[in-house]
Amino acid sequence: MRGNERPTLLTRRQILASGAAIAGTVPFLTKERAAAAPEPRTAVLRLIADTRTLSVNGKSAQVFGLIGPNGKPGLTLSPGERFHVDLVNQAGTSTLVHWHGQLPPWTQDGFPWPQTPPIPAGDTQSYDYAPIAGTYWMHSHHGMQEQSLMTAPLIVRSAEDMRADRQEVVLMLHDFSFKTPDELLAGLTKSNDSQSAMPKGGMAKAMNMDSGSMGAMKSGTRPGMAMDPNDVDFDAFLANDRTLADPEVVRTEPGGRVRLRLINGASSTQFWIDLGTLAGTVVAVDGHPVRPLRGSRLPLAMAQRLDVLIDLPGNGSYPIVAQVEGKRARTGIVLAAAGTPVLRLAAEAGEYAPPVDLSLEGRLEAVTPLAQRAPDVTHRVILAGAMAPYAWSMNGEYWPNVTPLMIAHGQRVAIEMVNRAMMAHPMHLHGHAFQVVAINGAQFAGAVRDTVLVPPMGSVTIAFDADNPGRWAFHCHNLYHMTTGMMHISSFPVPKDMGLPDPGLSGPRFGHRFRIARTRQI
Ligand SMILES: [Cu+2]
Repeated sequence: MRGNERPTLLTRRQILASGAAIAGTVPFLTKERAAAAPEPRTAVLRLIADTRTLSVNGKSAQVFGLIGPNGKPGLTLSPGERFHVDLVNQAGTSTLVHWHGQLPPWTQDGFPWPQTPPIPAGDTQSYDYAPIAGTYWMHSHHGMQEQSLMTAPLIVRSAEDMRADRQEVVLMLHDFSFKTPDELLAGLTKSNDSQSAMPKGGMAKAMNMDSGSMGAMKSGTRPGMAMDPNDVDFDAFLANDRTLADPEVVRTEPGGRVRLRLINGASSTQFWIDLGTLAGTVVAVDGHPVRPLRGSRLPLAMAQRLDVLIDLPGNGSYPIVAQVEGKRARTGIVLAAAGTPVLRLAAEAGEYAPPVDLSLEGRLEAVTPLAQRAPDVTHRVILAGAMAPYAWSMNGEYWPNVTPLMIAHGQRVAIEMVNRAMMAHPMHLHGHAFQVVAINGAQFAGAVRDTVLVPPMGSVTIAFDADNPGRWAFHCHNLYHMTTGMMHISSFPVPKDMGLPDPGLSGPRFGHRFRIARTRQI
């Protein structure tokens, strides 16, 4: 939405002219082409997809990682710097990384379309686009690698960030299990086989059962609580890869001024951010500036980000805590002035956290909202599913057997998402930032962002101007919901001369419900 380069789809002629057309594959920018491009040159940043060992609760665990040029997770770009990156795959298995919330051309979005297949082990792929400033993140969109922590921050600084002279603190959240994602998924879907023959009425009954008694039976849930919003029982919750028993301690200046960049990179967990005695000012959501809003307890749905300005009142020690919704479990980091004893917190809060909700969303206002305009097209999308059998759908369809939501260049597009399920769905659209324009039918001019929570039995309407041609994934960011069907497509008409299937994408190349391409488990 801000001065971004938006190349159109390559035509077959252009692909052939690039000398890189291979078996219907749209080429990424090769190093040769990038070198010839008439763009202002910036250094190529190396990002390495790799494996690494974490220590969690005193046990070691092998996970994936995305390591930048400074040896730390992820990338930080300077104001005006292009996203000019060589992604080096040293993960020992094929991978593909999505630049969550960034708006590159669709062939650089890091989604495994047939035309943009995963990067084989040992290969390097180059990316080159104009990024938008703000707090973003990156994660594998291949198999279930994201669950194994193939995730990292992607911070694009603005000129204003540099002028503000605030200490930047990135806090990335994860959920962690010693079980593999496949084992966790099998635990969720194990009832599917026995119940797949169930008639439709029986399925509805199973859903009602889940929303009450079955959910409450899970461990760690308050007795008598209506439902457990968590599908999975994790072994740990991580803040910058560490638990609250051994938190990261960020040393601050006396009376320090901090810009806290919060990222929920968890696969299936939502948090309440608790600033404790500190008062924060929310200034951006999902990288996009909002009118400043004060707060110290802030909901953060899966895949969302929050930028919070904090002026530390003194030389104290200030935990920044993230508590899991529906649980007492929490994680976090500590801000502490040099020489100050570090305040330690118990890993469990005294109270159970309520489900994450839209209490903040409904008060947010974009600094740069969409222009006033009626939608040219409105798509209504029904979100449905249940814990037993464990399967989640959009408009009754399960990925990859879906009918794309067609949009056209220049259209104002509205999408009304209606949740008919008892679980919340953090919905993410690739390729366009959208504005939240209605909650439960009540219209307002909300935040511009890329991921919004649709609460149980609630509805949220988003709007955007279709200006980034291509084929874009639109899905729930609870990765177990996504894996069992809750993914869809918003697509521009694809030019016939590209030789692509248009617009349907169903077929064996996309894997099959419950049988998404598995990656090597680590
Ligand atoms: Cu979902």
